[in-house]
Amino acid sequence: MEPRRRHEGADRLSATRSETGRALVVEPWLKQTGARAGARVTSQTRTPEARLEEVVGLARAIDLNVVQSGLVTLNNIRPATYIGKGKVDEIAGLTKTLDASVVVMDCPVSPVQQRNLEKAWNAKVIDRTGLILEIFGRRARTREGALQVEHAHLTYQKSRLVRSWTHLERQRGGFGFLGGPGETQIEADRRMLEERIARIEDELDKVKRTRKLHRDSRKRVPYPIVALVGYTNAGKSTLFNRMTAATVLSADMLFATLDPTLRAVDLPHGNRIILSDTVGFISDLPTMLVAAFRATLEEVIEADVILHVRDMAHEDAAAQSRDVEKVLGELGIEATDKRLIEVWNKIDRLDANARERLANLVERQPIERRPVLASALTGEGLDRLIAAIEARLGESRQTLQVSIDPADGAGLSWLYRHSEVLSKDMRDDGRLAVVVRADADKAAQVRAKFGA
Ligand SMILES: Nc1nc2c(ncn2[C@@H]2O[C@H](COP(=O)(O)OP(=O)(O)O)[C@@H](O)[C@H]2O)c(=O)[nH]1
Ligand SMILES: [Mg+2]
Repeated sequence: MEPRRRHEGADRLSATRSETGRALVVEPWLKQTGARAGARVTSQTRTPEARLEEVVGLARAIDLNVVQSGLVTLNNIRPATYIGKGKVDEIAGLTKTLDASVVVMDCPVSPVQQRNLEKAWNAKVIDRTGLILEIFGRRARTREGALQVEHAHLTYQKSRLVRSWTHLERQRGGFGFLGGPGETQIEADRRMLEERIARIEDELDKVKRTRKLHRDSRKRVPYPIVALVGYTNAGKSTLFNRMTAATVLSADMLFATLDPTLRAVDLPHGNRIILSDTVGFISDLPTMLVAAFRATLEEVIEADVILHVRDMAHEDAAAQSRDVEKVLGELGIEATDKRLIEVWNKIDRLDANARERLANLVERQPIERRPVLASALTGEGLDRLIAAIEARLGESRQTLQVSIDPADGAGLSWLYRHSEVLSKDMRDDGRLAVVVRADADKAAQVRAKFGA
């Protein structure tokens, strides 16, 4: 395996995380077809280097400490070990000297191959689907999201049981990295998986029926939500960290502690927002995982502003953007949606010509749809981005003043729950003047209730 240079900036990020293990990442590449084995052929046949970079990013997303990554070219797939014996031995040496406990294989690994490789390397082996499932599982924030991920996980396990219907397989259920049912017989495993899948499907039906109710209750957060979407490695988390560092972290501990991907911050002109880092898009997402991915992204529907973060230095930037727009469209968010702001990220990696070309493109867009050129790494363009967010919020949020009876505790608490309370003053006439801010819907409710 040829060692690769470390990814820029990644160490700084990973140093602050709790890491679960030292890992090697292997990108197998079939020479004959020039495509990753098992991958469906896409319009944009991506280079092995781009694929490797993506999968390293995915491994980091579950806090693996990637100590080495590299391409392994092969002429054909070996049924027993996927890659050839020479490579298996070479990687065995690496896991030992680098003290790696996990090897990520960016390909579909059968249960037989997995067991053989784990034995040869004395390390856990996780394949592409397993890795993605782990990421989704960690990031599912809604009940539906969690159920969809579990459904995909069980379906994946079941497909592996059926495909490898051999006596050898009796020893192994589930897949190593994530744990599984253990040493049960395949028949029993399969029945159990089927039962669990059926139960989850029932529950999913129920959750979908009550989805509307859930949405309404989540909408109770009185602050606008700014969601970051985009491809994996586009720079969402880097931007998330930059923005929370560049603004005042709100004292609202609820969001500081509950979930590391949600944070409340105060923007320079007084808007308190909740920044939400979402799970990233992944190229060639296994079909089995599509529903789970959508469900983890559902929260974006609720967002007041959606930042579509794009890696403008990426060779597939245009195709990636089309993928993102397609899925957002399926969630009911059209490309012309007023809440969308495109962040053209990583401009520090572009030469002067490429930058100028982008700057010209940006200039030609109408203000309300103008992308923001930025670098989450250097911080360039962050001020423009924050201004753009504030402008969008200014359009959708209204400030109103209401006057209520100071004894009306229920009324006041309603205001706190449904709007952002900016100030409260006792007036000379003994009534309480409350200034609140809310989106158009809530503002209308405030007016109807309190006659602002
Ligand atoms: N050069 C450069 N690298 C960046 C920039 N933003 C992010 N990165 C790097 O791109 C990689 C992926 O970033 P990350 O924020 O984890 O992407 P995410 O998957 O979208 O959350 C990391 O190595 C970052 O350091 C940028 O503006 N410029
Ligand atoms: Mg991220």
